[in-house]
Amino acid sequence: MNPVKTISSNPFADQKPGTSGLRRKVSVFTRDGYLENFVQAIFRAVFPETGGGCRGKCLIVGGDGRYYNRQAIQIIVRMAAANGFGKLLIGRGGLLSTPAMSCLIRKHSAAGGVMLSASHNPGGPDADFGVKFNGANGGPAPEAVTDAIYRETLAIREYLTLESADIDLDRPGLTYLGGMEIEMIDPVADYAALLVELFDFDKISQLLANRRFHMCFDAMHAITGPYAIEILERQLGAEPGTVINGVPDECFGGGHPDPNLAHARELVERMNGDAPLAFGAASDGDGDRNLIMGSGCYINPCDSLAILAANARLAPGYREGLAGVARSMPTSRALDRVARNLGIPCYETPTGWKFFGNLMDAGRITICGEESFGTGSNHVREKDGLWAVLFWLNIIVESRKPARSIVREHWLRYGRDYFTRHDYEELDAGGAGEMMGRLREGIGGLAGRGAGELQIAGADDFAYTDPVDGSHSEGQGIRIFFSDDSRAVFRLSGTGTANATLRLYCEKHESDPARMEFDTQRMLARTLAAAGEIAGIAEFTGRTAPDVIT
Ligand code: VG1
Ligand code: CO
Repeated sequence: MNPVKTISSNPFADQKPGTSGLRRKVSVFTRDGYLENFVQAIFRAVFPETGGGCRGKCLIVGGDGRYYNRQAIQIIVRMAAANGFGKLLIGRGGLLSTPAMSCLIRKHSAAGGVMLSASHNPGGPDADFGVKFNGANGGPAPEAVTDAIYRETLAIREYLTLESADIDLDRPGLTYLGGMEIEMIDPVADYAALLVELFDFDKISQLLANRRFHMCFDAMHAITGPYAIEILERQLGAEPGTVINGVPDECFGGGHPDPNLAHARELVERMNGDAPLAFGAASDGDGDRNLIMGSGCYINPCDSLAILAANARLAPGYREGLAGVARSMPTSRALDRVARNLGIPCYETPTGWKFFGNLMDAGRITICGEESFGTGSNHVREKDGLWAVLFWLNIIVESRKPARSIVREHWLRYGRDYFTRHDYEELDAGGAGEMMGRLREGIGGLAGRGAGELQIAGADDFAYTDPVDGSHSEGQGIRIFFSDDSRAVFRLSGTGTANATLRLYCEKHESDPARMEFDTQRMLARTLAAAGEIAGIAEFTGRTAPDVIT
């Protein structure tokens, strides 16, 4: 029986996917028909009738375990069966990390996957939920697909579902619904097996067996708990308790599962505690981000990306070298210096992992990353938190140096790219939009003007043409280049669920070894002040200071 639910005319005009899928408050997602409307729109856009529809195809489903994960999966299971999918693979307990989702799609040659997560946004009845679709290559749907999904959300008039009891998400093995086979699979096994191929597990276990090398991994009550316990503690032999906050919680223990110095407080305390640790790391809600810390040092994600690229050959999976690298536009140019040195291309893409997919599929890049604590490679088509942690451990063990020395030596060789991001959250959307609008309008007249203590050398609104399929994206962030070679970038977040978030990114290269250990905010003070003055941040937002500095 396939009941067809008819939707009154266009009830949900707001289902436009952002930087990473559709994110809304739980109270919005639980409105009658809201999730169903979006899921049916995905099915119609990605599996059109002209291509045989959903019939017989295999789909992966899972989520980061946040509030509403289980209920949402039951809804999607019924809809998948009613739409004619042949097979569903679901992470046991409804759990999957984003990189594991990507790994499973590729390994099982699935037609795609529906991932339930709002990533680093908090979870709970009053917090956020999200849905994103990954295609057959394992990567986030590119803009052409998310645009098509959005068009379907506006045109849709009905969705297909079944009437049936809930399936048991915790029992491994096979069940059937309608003509569809459902398999509950181990969420960790395939992913862990993939990491074994890339990194030297024997050597990393020797490092972790050395009782002078203590490390901590903070799963932040989110999805990476089961993955980190299996891989770090069980397979690599790290002492029990290395993974903290390792049980996924619907509300992430009431915190933001966002691995940065502001939110990964417990990790930071342990790193600075009485018995200092050699290495620390954390991951976000859905396991695709990473924070890396050495003893007495926080490693900026832009530096981390550049250092992984520079030392990639130390890990078995990258021994042959890199085809190329890529970074999102706001990410510092530290990576570009490494690419130049290696003689490989470095691509600059708009913010969001979906822009890396074509480059990886075409074999143009091996490693890529973003300033927002995201790093990854072509082993999957998502950023991957635990991958970055193992990569760092592999480099530490092969180079026989602590993380801090690896960073220092990198700076001495390439110079240091000071980088910071200032976030102004929950702004009035009107004021923030007006500020960006004015900046855009005035962009042509900025070059040559003075701003604070600096001169403006040039400015533009970042646009990107994909070198593989020629697709074009505009309005991806305003870049201002200053005469001291520093840079400021403005863009509005596409992942928030409440009002607007302004992100201001600043960076400046420093090659004088005597100035390499200075305070980041002080080193960037002139650029930050000039940027604030040009945009009129205080005037348009009413704020005199950012909410979060990373
Ligand atoms: C943010 C980050 C971006 C990242 C995106 C998804 O987007 O800036 O780099 O790709 O989150 O990450 P925005 O539009 O809010 O700046 V995740 O880990 O939340 O899927
Ligand atoms: Co994430």
